[in-house]
Amino acid sequence: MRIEQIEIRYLEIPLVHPFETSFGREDARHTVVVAARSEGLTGWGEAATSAGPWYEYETVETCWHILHDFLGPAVAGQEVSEAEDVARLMAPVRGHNLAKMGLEAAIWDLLGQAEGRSVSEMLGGTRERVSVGVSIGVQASVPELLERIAGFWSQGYSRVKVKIRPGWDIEVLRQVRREFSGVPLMADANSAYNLVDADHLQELDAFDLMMIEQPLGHDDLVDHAQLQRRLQTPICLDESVSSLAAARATLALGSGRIINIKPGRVGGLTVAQAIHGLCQPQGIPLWCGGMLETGIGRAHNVALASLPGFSLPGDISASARYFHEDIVDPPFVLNDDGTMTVPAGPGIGVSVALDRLHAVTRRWTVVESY
Ligand code: OSB
Ligand code: MG
Repeated sequence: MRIEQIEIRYLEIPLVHPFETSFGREDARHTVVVAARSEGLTGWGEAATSAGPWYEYETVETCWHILHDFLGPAVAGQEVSEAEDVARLMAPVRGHNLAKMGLEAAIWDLLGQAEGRSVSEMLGGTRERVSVGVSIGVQASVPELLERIAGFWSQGYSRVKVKIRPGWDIEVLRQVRREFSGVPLMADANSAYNLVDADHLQELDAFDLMMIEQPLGHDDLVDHAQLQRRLQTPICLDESVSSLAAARATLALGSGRIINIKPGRVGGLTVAQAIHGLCQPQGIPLWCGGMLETGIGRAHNVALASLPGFSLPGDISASARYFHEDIVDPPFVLNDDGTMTVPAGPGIGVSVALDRLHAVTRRWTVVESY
């Protein structure tokens, strides 16, 4: 297929509930959606940016710039027969993984629609339903956190993740465990600690956590390896695994025992698939992370999570957990068994509601092929 046009949209969508982590608080999503057009079809992808360069260095503006001035022109007008072609065309751009994911994902959807195959099937997915959990931000008080956990747990999520940071960690988790002794529980620090905090972090071993996610620096594999040797609780890396090479280094150094794969963080579904291919034969447990995506990014995450190596529940929650109204139809819902159904239709298997997309678009632009 010849990619005829690439459209870039900056969306702002209010969150149902603010999301607070060790790096800040978001009241609304500021995200970038990419459309790729060819032969009368439109494929959709999302570059799941945040309001500022806290989790990732990328922002709406850097994604806009890189997509409009580099990635878009590299791909527009080109013949593409598989998603790997797009990954190759984008390879000369160093970094900017969220932007790459937005464009690559749009072309996975486009190719899937043209071939009548779902993105899950194209990736090698084997599950019809994927196990999902919920990620709960820092709250104003412990009773509020307990109330939120109770609400999500009663909805049937398969596990609960709580954000932690210095001052909101040991005592908070102690109270969570007192109230919810049997809940599969984990904690995500988003790089809020240093190796000098190792004694403090050892106290987390008392709470039977499934894992502690990214306790140390976003690029510090050596310190994570040292910390892992001092903890019983498995370390799961998120921020640190920004590429296939970083995943290999993680395994070689023993920097963690579990990996959270986010296709945006690693620069696309092709790299995500390669990291899965590295980890699965070695028995490294994997799960699919999230970045508060709209239904577009969520659809790609659900497709990825259907691969056989994703053995743990992902940060993939129902549309209603994030937004009053999602921009896809049907929205994503939680099944009674704590899973989400992988759409089986062509491409991402959900349709973009253009009226709602337009209502949340702050601006848009196109890159045409000549
Ligand atoms: O660290 O996993 C993270 C959201 C934005 C950026 C980073 C993270 C998160 C989440 C939310 O934890 C996961 C989700 O529900 O999408
Ligand atoms: Mg994380």
